[in-house]
Amino acid sequence: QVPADCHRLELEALLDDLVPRPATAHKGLYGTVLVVGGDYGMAGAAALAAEAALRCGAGLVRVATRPEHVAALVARTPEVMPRGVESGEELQPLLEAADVLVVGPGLGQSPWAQYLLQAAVASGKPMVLDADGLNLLAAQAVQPRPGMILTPHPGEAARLLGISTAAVQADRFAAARALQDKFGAVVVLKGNGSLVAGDDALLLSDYGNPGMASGGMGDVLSGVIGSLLAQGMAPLQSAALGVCLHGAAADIAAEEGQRGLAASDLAPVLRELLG
Ligand code: NPW
Ligand code: AMP
Ligand code: MG
Repeated sequence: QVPADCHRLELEALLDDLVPRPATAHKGLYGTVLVVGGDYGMAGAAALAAEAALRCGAGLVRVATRPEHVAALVARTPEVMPRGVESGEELQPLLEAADVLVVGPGLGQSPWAQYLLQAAVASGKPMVLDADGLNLLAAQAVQPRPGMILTPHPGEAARLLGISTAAVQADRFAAARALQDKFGAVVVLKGNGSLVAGDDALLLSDYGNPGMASGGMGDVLSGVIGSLLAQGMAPLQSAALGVCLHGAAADIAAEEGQRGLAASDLAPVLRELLG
């Protein structure tokens, strides 16, 4: 049962808010996104977030990751600028050069991950916190601060609230509100019927399909939202448009089949939808 104060999102209406690019546009107008993530075994998560940020129109996209992953990232997407970092200090210049941070895709929870996350939070920059960034927040390795957008799936939401995944799914509206309340952030509770919760808003997206139940889909979403934020959209609008775009892109890509839908199939469709 959808609560009376929950508003159903429509992609077309949200796309109308996008400002066309002037003839004189240059990349400096569209923000620099820094993706922080990609521990050993999960370089692809950071690559997917970065590629999504690029395909949604960010001016520049950088990645801070394990040094061993830099060559692979350049080979896949030369437009993205990856740097190997070993510590929070090495991350500092990248944080300073960024307008928006996307922290967590494939980050892991090692000491390396914790140093990077702590430096990112301390920078004060607007931030999308996803995946292991959320797990570290749940473990209190960092404190929440203003300017965060949290994008948990039901398992991550359960860790953040200290309840079971089943309890989150039993009342997703209450869980989204509870997360918003506890962390004071814009919250995206992902899954079938993704919810976006802000200060006075509860929004529902009907976009998306079961083909999205495959690794990397959430990593793409974090890059989409970070990209919109970097282009000057407000946090709640970035989350709302990001969720709808991501789901709608997956619906179009799934016309060729839901089974076997891959997260990287979304990037070209995102670009078409944004026009
Ligand atoms: P259960 O079992 O029901 O309690 P994890 P992860 C739940 C990176 N990746 N409905 C469910 O819990 C990420 O970025 C890298 C209900 C499930 O077992 C992270 O850094 C990839 N429950 C890291 O891996 C591709 C749901 O959550 C548990 C649910 C770990 O992230 C893959 C799994 O969540 C991945 O993105 C739903 N709709 N959705 C790469 N190519 O590099 C989730 N759950 O334990 O947080 O693990 O999401 O795989
Ligand atoms: P993650 O678990 O972080 O990889 O995120 C999965 C992404 O796929 C989220 O954006 C979910 O909303 C979406 N997703 C996964 N399964 C479904 C489903 N059955 N219906 C709609 N969206 C889904
Ligand atoms: Mg995820």
